[in-house]
Amino acid sequence: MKNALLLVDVQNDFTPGGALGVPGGDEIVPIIDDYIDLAQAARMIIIASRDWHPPETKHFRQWGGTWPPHCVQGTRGAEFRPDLRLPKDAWVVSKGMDPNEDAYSVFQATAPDGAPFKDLLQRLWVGRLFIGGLATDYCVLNSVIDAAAIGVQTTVLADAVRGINLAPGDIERAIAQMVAAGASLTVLNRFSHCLHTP
Ligand code: VGL
Repeated sequence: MKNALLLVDVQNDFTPGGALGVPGGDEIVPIIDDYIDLAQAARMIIIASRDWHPPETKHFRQWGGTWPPHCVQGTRGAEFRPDLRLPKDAWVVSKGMDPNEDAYSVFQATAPDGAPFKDLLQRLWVGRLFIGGLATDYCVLNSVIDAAAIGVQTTVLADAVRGINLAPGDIERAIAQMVAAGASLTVLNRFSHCLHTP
């Protein structure tokens, strides 16, 4: 089974100045770029998810949801951060297109050919995900929980995630929940070593 680097929602709207700017979300982009370099050197599969909403969805406050409008399909806010050095052969998966679901997990995302994320992982023989991006307490958390449920191992890139903390303590609780679900944690200077250990 193969290792994959999963970069969650590193989009303009989720970084400061964006419609739903996650505090410190911009700081992780250069760190993620360093992970990308190491992942490419290790010939890992690289997958980037994006939140990709229609203009009207129950995910947004105006239609009964929690959030201000963000990552609307085709807008600048929905684009990946310009400083994210995503390789040309990275897989891009999209989520949040259904106006009736929040889609906090990448397991609700689909590949460009419409294949569910889980099928993409199976097709690419991915058995372990190294996950960084935004936001710790939503998409990262729910993705790790869903991965654990189907036996995909997860390692959270602790220096390359940031959270929203809508309620104080959300980020800490999210980390604790992910660890309880079986996730391990790593940081950049231990990443290469970590690729070869369970
Ligand atoms: C997310 C908040 C609102 C996420 C999406 O992908 O983490 N968080 N919408």
